Amino acid sequence: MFSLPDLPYSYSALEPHIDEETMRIHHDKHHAAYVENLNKALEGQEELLSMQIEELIKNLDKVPENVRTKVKNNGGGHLNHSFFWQIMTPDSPKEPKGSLMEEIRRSFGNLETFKEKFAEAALGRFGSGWAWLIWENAELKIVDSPNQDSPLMENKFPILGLDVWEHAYYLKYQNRRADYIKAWWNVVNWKKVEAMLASAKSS
Ligand code: MN3
Repeated sequence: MFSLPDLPYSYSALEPHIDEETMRIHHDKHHAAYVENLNKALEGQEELLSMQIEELIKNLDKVPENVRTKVKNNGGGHLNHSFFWQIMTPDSPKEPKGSLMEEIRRSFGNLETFKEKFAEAALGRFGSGWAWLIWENAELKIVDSPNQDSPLMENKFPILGLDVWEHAYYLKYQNRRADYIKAWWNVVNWKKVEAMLASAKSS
């Protein structure tokens, strides 16, 4: 069985950038529903239910075809949101350090250009989906995905991700996705992203 992880901070911790009510609904309703629907889709499949969510998502071909789409959508939702809560923090270090900053400079020139390109991908994602920073073939790349698709489904390693479904920002920002993206940089947990990069490099 998969279970809903607690937020690593309070619902109001990311205010004013991400508001308390959005966090409550996003975590307690949306993320909870992905977990519930994932467990329901895999009812009786003990082997699949005992996997780590990353492992399940990398092995969707082992999931029975009649529930594969449900598992992809809801398992992807569970994976992506569990990750999303981790890469945000009320104590954002403001900018990345060390190896992460070096790789950002190597791939994008500087931090500002990286942020612009990432925001372009997040704004350009039509409808619901995600923008990602991934580690692939020994370099950082920006990609985006529809629905709850994860780069892990293509064996690519996400180290940062931004939820651009309307449920992530509509209460506070309405249709202003660009304002949400701009505010979100204030809560990015760069230390966690640095740790993700280190683990991507050693995998
Ligand atoms: Mn979401």
